[in-house]
Amino acid sequence: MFKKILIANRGEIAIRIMRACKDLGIKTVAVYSDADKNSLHAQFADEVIHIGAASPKESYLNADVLIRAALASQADAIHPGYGFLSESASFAGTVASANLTFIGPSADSIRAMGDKAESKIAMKKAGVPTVPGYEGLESESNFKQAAKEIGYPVLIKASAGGGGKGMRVVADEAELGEAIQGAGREALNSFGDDRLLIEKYITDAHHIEFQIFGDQHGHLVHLFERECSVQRRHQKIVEETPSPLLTNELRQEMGEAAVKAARAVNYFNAGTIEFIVDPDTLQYFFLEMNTRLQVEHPVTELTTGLDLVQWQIRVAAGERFPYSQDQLSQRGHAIECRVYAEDPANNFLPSTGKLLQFIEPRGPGIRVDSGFRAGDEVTHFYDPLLAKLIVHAEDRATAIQKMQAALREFIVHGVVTNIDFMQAVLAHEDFAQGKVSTRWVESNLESGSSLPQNRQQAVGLQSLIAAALADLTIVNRQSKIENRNESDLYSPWKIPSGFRN
Ligand code: MV4
Repeated sequence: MFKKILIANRGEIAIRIMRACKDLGIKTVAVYSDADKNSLHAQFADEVIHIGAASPKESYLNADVLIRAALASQADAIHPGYGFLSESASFAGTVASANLTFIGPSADSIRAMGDKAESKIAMKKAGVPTVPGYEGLESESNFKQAAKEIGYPVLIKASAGGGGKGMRVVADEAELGEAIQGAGREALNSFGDDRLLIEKYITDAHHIEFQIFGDQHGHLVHLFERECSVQRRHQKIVEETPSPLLTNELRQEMGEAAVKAARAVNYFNAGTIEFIVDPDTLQYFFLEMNTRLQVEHPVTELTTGLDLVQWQIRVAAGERFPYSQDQLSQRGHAIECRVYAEDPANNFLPSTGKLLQFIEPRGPGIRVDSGFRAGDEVTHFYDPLLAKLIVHAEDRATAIQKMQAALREFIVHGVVTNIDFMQAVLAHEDFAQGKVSTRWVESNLESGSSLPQNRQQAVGLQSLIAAALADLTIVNRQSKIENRNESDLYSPWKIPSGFRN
């Protein structure tokens, strides 16, 4: 087993990974940029190394600096978290060349799933359902012919793309030429590669992904699904498991397809197979594979009882994953809400500033993964995710209610958050019925008028003043805990001249 791991990331996920390391008795090395000098993730580590300026290119995306930091600290392995270099095949390769272990899949697996067109071809060959369509078309007339065959609406996607970049929905033949031009241009700008593919557009689909997990001895299982349809502009807001759309039969069938997909690229470590599901026909199609730990992994952890990050580390060290598919099951229902520092009333623009107050909910069945505490600064350099609030309960209705209570208990002052917006989602009849597709937020909650007005307007002036004063004094009263990683400093067993001597 590794003795020391460098975490090439920041914020809540860096802390999440360090917790797993500590549980396994592994030392942790955090890296930090200029903007993260006083961050919680840096304080949480056994050792810290400064890696550069605030801009990600100069720090968390700088492969050379990260590898030098790992070697200097004598770490055995690097955990990339999500985002940043987590899906860079070249980084995974460079880590291995430096005689360090990349805690993730092989560079070959990352590469094989990195290209939409190539991965789609590989999936078809493996017998995994993909959306009807074509790759490798060149001329506009070929696209026209293909669209006619598939039937409108069609979707043009960038082969090199992901996450919705270079995508165009085309309703009829009149729009096709311009969509091809536009998507091609965008793909060239974003990925330096203007290859496009064409597919049948599945309207009002659900986005359902399967967690898969494999070891380096060829054992692969799925850990059930996550329903991720509540999102806007490709940013997920609420995730849950089980999906209200799936029957047990469909769950099992899709799980088997997910394992087949992962097996086709000799996958090991944690990974996610994304599907879109047509809610009318319940047909499902492979979209892409994410070759990393995902933001929403906690809902899977709470319902399966597995610590995915610990298992990532253990299989990277060569251990076997000990559970067969039959031994795995889900208990209850889990929901995650992503608390963002952003303003729903102002086109969801990121909101920056000092966290004057930051009180996380707690209690049975409540988990908060966050990278902030009161007094911290939320800057524009990084993703505005403040915290992930995850609840676990016996059934979906109870979990929704628990989430609503927990969101009410979550107090954030100093920046604007999407907490009230998420309350509007959870309180909606469509959500209660599990009838939410990927277009739902945009068509039901985007108009600012349907949003609940800021709750503070209903609060009396006196309470406001009292809250503001309390906030200010609380922040100033915070002591700096420099010795967080020491075991109990005040233990009587440690006092040299104490009663023990
Ligand atoms: C689709 C689709 C409908 N039909 N493909 C969006 C990002 C990329 N992962 C693929 N995406 C989609 N592909 C076909 N043939 C709808 C989406 C889509 C989507 C998928 C997952 C999560 C959110 C989404 C939001 C809008 C569109």
